[in-house]
Amino acid sequence: MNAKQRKSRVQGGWSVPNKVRSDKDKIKPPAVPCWVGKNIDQHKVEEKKFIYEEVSEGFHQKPAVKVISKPGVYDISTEPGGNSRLRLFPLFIEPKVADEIYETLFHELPWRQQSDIRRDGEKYLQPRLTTWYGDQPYSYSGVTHPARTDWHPTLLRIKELIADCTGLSFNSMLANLYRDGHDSLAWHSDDEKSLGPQPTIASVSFGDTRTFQLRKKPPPEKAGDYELMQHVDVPLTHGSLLVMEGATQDDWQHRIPREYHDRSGRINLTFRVIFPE
Ligand SMILES: O=C(O)CCC(=O)C(=O)O
Repeated sequence: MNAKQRKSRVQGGWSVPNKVRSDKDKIKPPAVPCWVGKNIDQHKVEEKKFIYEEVSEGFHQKPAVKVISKPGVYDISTEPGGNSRLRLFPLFIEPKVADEIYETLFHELPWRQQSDIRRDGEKYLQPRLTTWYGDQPYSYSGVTHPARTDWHPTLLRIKELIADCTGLSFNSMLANLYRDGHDSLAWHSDDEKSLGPQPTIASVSFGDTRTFQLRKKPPPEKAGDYELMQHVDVPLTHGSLLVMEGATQDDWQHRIPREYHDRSGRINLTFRVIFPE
């Protein structure tokens, strides 16, 4: 790795330059290694010194997680393929109306627990319930939701509210019901061919707050090492709207992680445009 690559890997997109540390903060190897004279010959001591330098050279810092919770437009990355943009409207639907919508959708949508196919080919029940509305069927991870055109009136109302607020119109929607904190959604991108290039997705949430996490996809030379890439957390609150645009699905993955403390139910609706395949 050359000096330039090392610098960009350590600094990441949002990191601030490290504080200049005083000499006493710098960790230095002891002038005389403590094992000298303890049955280890000088040749081995030289080897150890070399290893020490390699460790400090190869140390990489994980960038701090950026948290987005205020209303606004956020370009979370800029790449030759375009900007990855999030737009957050935390109070898109006022809490009292959002309460009613949660109850209606919880009781009246045709929720089902589907089976995903894992990479090893095994089938497992998704840790959440889902339902799909759209003129076309929608397939991902071995699951196919058949087309369903009998839109629930509450969904149509929300779709109109999104169009009024953002100017965006959609022809389909995938809904997720997280029954409690144990329900989750694994890392993925909404990049199926049927969604077209650089899809715009509008995500509306009701019920308990869950953290929507994003992580930047590593470039090929980083060989799938997500640990050192930028991470963004967006707490999605009752009645919030999050719009993902531009290169977000090309350059980032997202998930809803399992929680290790109590959470009550949450419904998430992701409005999309789907094209015939
Ligand atoms: O529940 C959420 O907020 C995320 C939903 C999602 O990522 C998806 O349906 O693809």
